[in-house]
Amino acid sequence: MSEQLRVGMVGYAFMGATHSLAWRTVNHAFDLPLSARMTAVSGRSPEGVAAAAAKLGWAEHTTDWRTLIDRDDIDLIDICTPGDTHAEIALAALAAGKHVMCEKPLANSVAEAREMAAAAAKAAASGVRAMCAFNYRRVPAVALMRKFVEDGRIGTIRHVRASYLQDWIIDPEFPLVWRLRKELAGSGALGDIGAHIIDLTQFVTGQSISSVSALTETFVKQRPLPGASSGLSASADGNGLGDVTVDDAALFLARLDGGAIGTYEATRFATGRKNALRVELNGSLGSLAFDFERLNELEYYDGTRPSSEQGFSRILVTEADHPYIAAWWPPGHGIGYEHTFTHEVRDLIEAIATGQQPTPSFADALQVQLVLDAVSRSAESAQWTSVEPALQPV
Ligand code: SOE
Repeated sequence: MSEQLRVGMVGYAFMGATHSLAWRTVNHAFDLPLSARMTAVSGRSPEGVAAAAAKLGWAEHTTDWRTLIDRDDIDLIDICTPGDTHAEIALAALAAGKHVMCEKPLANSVAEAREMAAAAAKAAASGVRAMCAFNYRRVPAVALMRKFVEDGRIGTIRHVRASYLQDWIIDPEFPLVWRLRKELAGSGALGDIGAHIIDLTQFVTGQSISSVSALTETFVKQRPLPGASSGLSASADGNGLGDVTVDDAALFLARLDGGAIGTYEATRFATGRKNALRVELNGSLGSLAFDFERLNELEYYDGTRPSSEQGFSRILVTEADHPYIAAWWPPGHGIGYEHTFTHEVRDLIEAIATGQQPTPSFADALQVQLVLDAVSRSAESAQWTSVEPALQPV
């Protein structure tokens, strides 16, 4: 039995479920120097967290996440909560010398993200590792996209085109859940799904967004209050409705620091689009396109081919020489959304065991937070807005 990496997870909803599957699976799929032990899960509802522990495979459960921080038999805190608690939990865990994995976006504000990135950098000196869970980086086709760019296969990138389209709240009767409340989520489609395409495009291009011009919209201004457990007081108007305080959709133009220009769209009102993430890069020598709905494939246009042979090819990214694939199935069988979470905990375990910095780091996630902030400021001012530098002038 390899040495154990004892995990405590905070939160057990959608991301708690995907992370639990990853912790359960990672040592069966990959040969790693550390073996994940699912020690305890924390959640506010005694009944809910007990049921989640049983269903998701956690040995113990608690309603107080601070007890996880205090335990000597927990090495890593996995944060799967709404964004308003990320900073408090991560700072406490890092101060206690525990590794941290934190769901995206890193925080609900730049100030919090800066504090978290500074704390992670300080803790790294003592071998403590911190990672932000931008899981789409762990799709093999996305890794191939980045490699093609690094190898110059599409030349100088001119256009970055990214969209992330969902439609789960187009019904105005959908209740005012936490993702629709600024005080809990920080922002709406922008921080939830816009953060993914910001991180993913910066990852595959190797360029950072430097300025933006943005537009946001909230189509449905009030929604029915959810059940009593939501913690929401009765709405001021007393008609059982509460104000939506985040964006339903965010669109922005971008300049990237390597010379590319970008168009970005994140919306929860693209009727019929369920989780449609698509990125296309157009370069001087060719183009690449990734579509999450066909996540085992990468489209490639090789502009250097003779004109009689030109056209987009569909690369099936299931051969064993692609990252992670050898752990799963023979060529052609494919992987899914849930595998990306197993891949990211695999890489986190590897980084902890070898003393490397896992990516995306909290510094990488701070850069995303700075772009989110610039988009919000631009939407507010209707002006082109620069992304603040990550390192503030001393
Ligand atoms: C909701 O938009 C959500 O669950 C995001 O929060 C996740 O990050 C994304 O992977 C799926 O959609």
